[in-house]
Amino acid sequence: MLLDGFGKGGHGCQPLAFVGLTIRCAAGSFCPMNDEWYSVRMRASRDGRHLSGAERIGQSPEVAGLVSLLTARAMAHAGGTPDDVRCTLEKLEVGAIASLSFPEVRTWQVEDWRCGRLLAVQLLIGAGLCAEVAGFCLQALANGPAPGGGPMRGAMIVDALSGERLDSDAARGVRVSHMDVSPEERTDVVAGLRQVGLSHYRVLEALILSGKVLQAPGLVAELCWSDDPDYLTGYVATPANGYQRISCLKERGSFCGGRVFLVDSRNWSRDAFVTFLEKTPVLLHGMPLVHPSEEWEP
Ligand code: PML
Repeated sequence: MLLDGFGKGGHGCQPLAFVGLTIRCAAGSFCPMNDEWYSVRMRASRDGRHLSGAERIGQSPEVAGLVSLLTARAMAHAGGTPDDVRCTLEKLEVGAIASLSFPEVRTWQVEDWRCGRLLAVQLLIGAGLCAEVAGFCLQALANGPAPGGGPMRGAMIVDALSGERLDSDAARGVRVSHMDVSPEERTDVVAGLRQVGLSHYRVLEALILSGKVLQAPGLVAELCWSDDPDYLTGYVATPANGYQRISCLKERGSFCGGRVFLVDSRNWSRDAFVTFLEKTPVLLHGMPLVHPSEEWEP
């Protein structure tokens, strides 16, 4: 586990012992020894409205357990009992599973959502956006970017230079899928995050997703906060500065939230971008480097 100062009274990055059974192919793909690999995805809805979704990647002996885990999660969702739960199993081509690392993690403590949004704008400007485009992205998430308002099912794509929306379906957007932490490292990653106070399941899930998004061709920055009315933390992620959590980006009680992917649309292919995010299987390896949280004031 790589930690930066947490619980150690120090400030340097602390490489702790790490033992794993990962075997990597020359091309960098993950090579399982024997078993076949599957993507397991769950989506739950009620009255045709999306309630919850989650996904994992695992080897064949784990698949039944993963289906039962995800089904239990759908049935226990705080939003209510679903009337429709679908689990999809998809066999993955072993050679197609990409191996990625987690982004570095920073947490900024802010006084309220207004300060949080000022910081988000500043971080986006640091990634090369102008203030207008950064402000547009925040406003879009705050207002609900789907047609008629409300959250989208997936993420918006926005041109980082012009602010033009580039997603082809404004209600659906891009739905990032086929990603997980490598199974043999999950326990250590969960324990390491818990040790630094990041035990909420949303943190690991967002880190896995963002770890994939940051590798998408043409990605400049990602902005996110949850549509869960009680979860106020969001983040700005960039390839250069990693995953920067902002303790409050929304008012409690608001159902608006989602994700914006900002891209450099010069020499950019929407097909390649979307196909990577939606279809390419990815496993994240190693431990995230987590910095101690810091206060931020405007
Ligand atoms: C975190 O605390 O780092 C996660 C923030 C984003 C959560 C987004 C979501 O789960 O909807």
